[in-house]
Amino acid sequence: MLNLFYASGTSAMAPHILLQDSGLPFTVEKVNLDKKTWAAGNYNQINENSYVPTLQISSTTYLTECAVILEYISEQADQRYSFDHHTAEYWQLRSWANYIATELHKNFISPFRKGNWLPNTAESKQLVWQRVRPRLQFVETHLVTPWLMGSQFTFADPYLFVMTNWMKRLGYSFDQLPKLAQFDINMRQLPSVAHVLQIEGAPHSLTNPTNRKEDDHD
Ligand SMILES: N[C@@H](CCC(=O)N[C@@H](CS)C(=O)NCC(=O)O)C(=O)O
Repeated sequence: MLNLFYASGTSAMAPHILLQDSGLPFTVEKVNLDKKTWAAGNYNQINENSYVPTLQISSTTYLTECAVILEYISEQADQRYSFDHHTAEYWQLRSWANYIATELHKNFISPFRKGNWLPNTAESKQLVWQRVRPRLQFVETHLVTPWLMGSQFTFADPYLFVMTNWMKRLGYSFDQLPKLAQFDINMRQLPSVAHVLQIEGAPHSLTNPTNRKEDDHD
């Protein structure tokens, strides 16, 4: 049984959506990223980098790195969210997953905070926007609706949705990004996405505002 360690509203939402969509049997464990704990204790013993997502795939094996976890889930679902590995589309999909991980996801992270946290001040939000805006433009140029790669819903789509969800959360504008705006709407109409948004609820940093240092707030 696959077991996903997640925190609400984070990149872990991408594998959460894919697991939900796939119909594969899975369980979830909620992580407190502020305290680095989960139901059974110290989360650093699960992932020594103390970030989410982590996917437990056996009693002793824990996968990290969102893009890899997403492809692993797709493989478990008979490559339903991918292409034949001998096709150009497959390598294009791998490029997109890597692009989202390295050019978007990492650039959404505030350079002023310890760990991988979203910006939480006007200044850092502006700095992050300067970095991600041209990279989002690249996606806008190449996105083929309804999904990133056209009619095939792939494992990169829920990852891209995390980015558009963060755009909304951080108050970034979709002006001049109409295809990304439509993509975000399309994603929210999927039953799996609606379900996961409801299950996860408010983003982790907004759920428990007491007992934390100022820097911990998003
Ligand atoms: N390299 C990791 C980064 C994951 C990551 O940035 N996770 C964030 C949430 S989106 C996190 O857990 N941040 C808390 C921390 O670093 O303390 C991946 O690609 O999965």
